[in-house]
Amino acid sequence: MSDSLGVETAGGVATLTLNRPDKLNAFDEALLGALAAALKQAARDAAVRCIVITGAGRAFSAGQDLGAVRARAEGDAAATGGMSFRAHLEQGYNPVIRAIRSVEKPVVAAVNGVAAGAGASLALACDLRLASERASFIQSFVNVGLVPDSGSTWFLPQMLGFARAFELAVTAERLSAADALSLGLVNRVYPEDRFQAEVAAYAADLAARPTRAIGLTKRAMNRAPGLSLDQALAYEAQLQEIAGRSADHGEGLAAFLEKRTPRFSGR
Ligand code: T3D
Repeated sequence: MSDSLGVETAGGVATLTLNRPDKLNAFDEALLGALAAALKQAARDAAVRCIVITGAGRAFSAGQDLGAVRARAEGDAAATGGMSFRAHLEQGYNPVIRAIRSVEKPVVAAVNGVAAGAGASLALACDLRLASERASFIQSFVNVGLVPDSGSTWFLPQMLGFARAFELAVTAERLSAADALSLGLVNRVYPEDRFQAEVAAYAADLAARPTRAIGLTKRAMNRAPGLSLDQALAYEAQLQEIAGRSADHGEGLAAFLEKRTPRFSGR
């Protein structure tokens, strides 16, 4: 793993901490590669039942490291692997976004501070967003003459509708945590002094739930926007067949009938 990404697994929760605080956790090659690898590892590890992505210091992430973009433009192949914008997105960012959407475990963005550019996209790609009161969200791509990427053109219109999403993308308006909450972009906002404890409690609660059913729910909701109601009903029935054979379904059923708290194993 890289110095620019902290990885800690405890109590079923893998916490991935973007760790370039002097650059507001902007992404360079090492951080992108480490994040993709850590997500893959967390997906494979049966002991991990919830993934949290957060940032070190005062930012969540300021998106692509613009120093590296300048270096690339000036021909420093080492800075971004000598790649085109397209290749850089395809090989660097897109695998991270795909990994978040495809891992069948809940992924929480713990947005501790500013999330800008691809940093905002990363937060939007997660299943849930918990924000500190000092968090903010900026579609800052337009400020540097770029197009929203890493999924923002897909996630934002779905969450907000075209007009609001387009406005944010073309104005780079900075949304406060309270704004984001009122728009439904974040699930919860916590005071700064309680943020870490609240995130830990929220993640621990998710990790103790029936992970298999949660993963299948994610699979169904990922697919639903492309389906008709008939297709969605059929897909739900197919996934329920799988969930219905899980150990956690048996445990949930037994616990209900025995009037006790279930102890889900994630299987
Ligand atoms: O091929 C490809 O990779 C294309 C992919 C593009 C994806 C993208 O993400 S494009 C968008 C890139 N991100 C941005 O445009 C955001 C740039 N940053 C900002 O607008 C501001 O820094 C913030 C609004 C995020 C925060 O503002 P503020 O006033 O709180 O902090 P600051 O003073 O601007 O920044 C603090 C330091 O972080 C500063 O360094 P210094 O002066 O203390 O040495 C600043 O240069 C550095 N920093 C902030 N963002 C980036 C960065 N360094 C490199 N890259 C950054 N993105």
